[in-house]
Amino acid sequence: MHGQMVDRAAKEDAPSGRSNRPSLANFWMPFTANRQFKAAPRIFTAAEGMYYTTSDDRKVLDGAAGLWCVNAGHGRKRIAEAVGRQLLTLDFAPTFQMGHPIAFEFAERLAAIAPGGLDRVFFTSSGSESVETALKIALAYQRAIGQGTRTKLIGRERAYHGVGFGGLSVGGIVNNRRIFPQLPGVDHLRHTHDLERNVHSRGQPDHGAELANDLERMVALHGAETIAAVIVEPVAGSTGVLIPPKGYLQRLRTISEKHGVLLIFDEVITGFGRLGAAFATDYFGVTPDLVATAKGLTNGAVPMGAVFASRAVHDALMMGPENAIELFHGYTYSGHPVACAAGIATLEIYLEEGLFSRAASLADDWANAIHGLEDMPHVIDIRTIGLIAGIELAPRDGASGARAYEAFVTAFERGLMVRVTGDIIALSPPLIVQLSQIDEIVSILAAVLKSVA
Ligand code: PXG
Ligand code: PLP
Repeated sequence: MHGQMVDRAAKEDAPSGRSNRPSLANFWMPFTANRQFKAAPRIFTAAEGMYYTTSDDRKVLDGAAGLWCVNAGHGRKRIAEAVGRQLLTLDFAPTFQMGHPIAFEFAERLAAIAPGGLDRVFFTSSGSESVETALKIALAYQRAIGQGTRTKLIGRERAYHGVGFGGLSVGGIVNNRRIFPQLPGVDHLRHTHDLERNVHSRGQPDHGAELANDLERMVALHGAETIAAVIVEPVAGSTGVLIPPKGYLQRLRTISEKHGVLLIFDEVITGFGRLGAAFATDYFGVTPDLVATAKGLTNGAVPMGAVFASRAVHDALMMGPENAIELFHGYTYSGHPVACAAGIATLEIYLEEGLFSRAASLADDWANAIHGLEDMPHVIDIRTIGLIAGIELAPRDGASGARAYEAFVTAFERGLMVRVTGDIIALSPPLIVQLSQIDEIVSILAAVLKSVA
């Protein structure tokens, strides 16, 4: 109904160019129930600081930093001005056998805060591209050091690594995988989610480090000489905030190193302050060989991703003849000048406003507030780390995800945007969140949980 009304309105008032009420028909929306959404759309028209404005002029508190990306909050003038200036100075220039200063400058600035000192930076335009890039660098590295039989990639159940064929193959979400062919030679560690032993965990859960031994089993099963790399999200975000058990990542590092398997951290969500440190790599004190990032890299303002590589990995690929392209990989927009401008302005905001340590100093208040919802209806688990929380609800009989979806819609109507996945509500506010806004998140969620059936 509503969708048809919008369609008609668009035709009437848009004889030439733009309309405030465009037709919803043409945009095929990603990861969306298109027909359901277009029948009852939720439209944001503006954003400032912690709040969105809706098309019916309501304020909605951003409990998700957009999609885990707007870490410095919305409407940052410094980013807007940097982007505008760059567009008028150098809108685009190729980075294939050409260069421009701002890409080198951004990489150099990133090197200063690089996760675990991995200071060689390959630019992409998204998290998915960062994952594909990291996997390909891992394969190229193994070949370059004479380990060309290492072609297998190990992922983990319940992982999200974007939607490229590599990322969905090492990923562990059945709906993203089932109708698409997978890369050959991929296997998966078990996930670490264990509500029986780790219910209501604050920070890292106590139990489950031994699950990292799955990597030993993969080595025993496939042979170390066939495995190029293992990729994990230090904290899995999209599949419902799965926090690594104490000691798990350390053990994965030890085992991977022992067997010459590269360790890749997918920090697309955890990068740029989400845990209260620049990267999860720093927060957990475990250094992988490659780190995939995106999202908070540019505060979500311009699409961009970056892969951080160790010097060992990078340098191993710089050994051939000097006139030979070392890595047959790259994107038209790798190091896009406008994205770099946004990224530099974003980094300056993070550093000058101390947003990573701000997140760290808020983490206890955040956990206290969110864990206060443990006794609310339907809640079976709450888990928190840094400025992230997962609230897991009991599923309705035979309707997995229905309750959380209703909670999501109700929260939106009451003025709060959250993310839901299955029956889990995920929260990740911008790092500028105030204590009063944490209270607002909690009180809206309390009302929501009481109201959903
Ligand atoms: N890796 C990880 C760990 C991610 O979280 C990607 C790769 C892919 O990034 P791009 O930029 O290609 O989307 C992601 C993206 C959600 C949600 O609701 C999470 C993501 C994207 C959209 C929604 O949790 N993460
Ligand atoms: N498809 C065609 C026909 C192209 O020419 C290109 C790039 O030149 C691509 C895909 C890849 O696009 P991108 O470099 O933006 O990933």
